[in-house]
Amino acid sequence: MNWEKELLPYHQATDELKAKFENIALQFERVEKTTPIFSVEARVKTVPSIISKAHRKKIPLDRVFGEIDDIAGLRIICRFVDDIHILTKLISERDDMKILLEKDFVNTMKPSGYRSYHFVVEYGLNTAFGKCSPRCEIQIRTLAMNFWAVTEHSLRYKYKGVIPETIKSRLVKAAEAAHALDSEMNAIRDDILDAEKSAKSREEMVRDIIHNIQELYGVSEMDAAQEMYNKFSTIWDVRNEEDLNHFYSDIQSIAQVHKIR
Ligand code: 0O2
Repeated sequence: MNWEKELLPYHQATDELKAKFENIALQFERVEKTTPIFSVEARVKTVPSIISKAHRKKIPLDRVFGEIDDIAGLRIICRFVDDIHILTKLISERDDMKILLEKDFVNTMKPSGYRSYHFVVEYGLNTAFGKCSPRCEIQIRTLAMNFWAVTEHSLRYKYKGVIPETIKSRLVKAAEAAHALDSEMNAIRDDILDAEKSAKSREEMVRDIIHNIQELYGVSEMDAAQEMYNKFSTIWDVRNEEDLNHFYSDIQSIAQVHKIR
């Protein structure tokens, strides 16, 4: 079997899907100033890992591409559990990928303690050698779920798949703690997002103010620029939100008079 050629569509699928979800993140960020996608990771299983999974599941090598769902894998990390729901809805409404399988380990934790939302999708491609539709597993999980899963995964390697019972039960307890953290963060989600949005708009305001002061210097309004700079320094030192808002609208008006921007 020419593994390299067989795996090409899986590489293309993960590259394209990663780019698509990163764009979705960017679009959310631009319009809503926040995004349900914290990060996107993509990988194609290595040949030894495909062979070992085939061996474990008793799949003949000539059937691996038809029977192993996660040769191409995408992992979308979110901050809040509600973000997972936003993304599952978004994925189910898309017409560029066909959902073949959906597993909700977010609401129904695996006995190991594992939590994540899985989709297996079929993704249509045009490659250098024609059209094809490889399957890709999309895992969606929070940062807390990911921390748990990555840690547990490395323990599986350390113990060669046989984790001692005491560690297993500690992992289940750790999963419950991660779940409690996710629930609490989700409950205060709106407050956290509001605080982040206002911190961001403050940052934008300060950037605009500095730009306008620089432009005033640029149009040779030295006295006005110096006066604005002094006022801004005082407000900045005192850190009063209301004063900053007033100063922002003042400097916008002055910028308009001098036809800045
Ligand atoms: P890797 O090395 O991450 O790629 P199953 O039929 O249930 O035995 P299957 O068909 O692989 O397993 O489906 P499932 O259960 O949906 O698992 C798919 C992937 O989810 C796994 O791929 C893991 O990445 C992840 N996963 C599932 N259960 C666990 C778990 O208990 N702990 C951790 N850390 N990850 C899990 P692979 O190929 O098993 O592993």
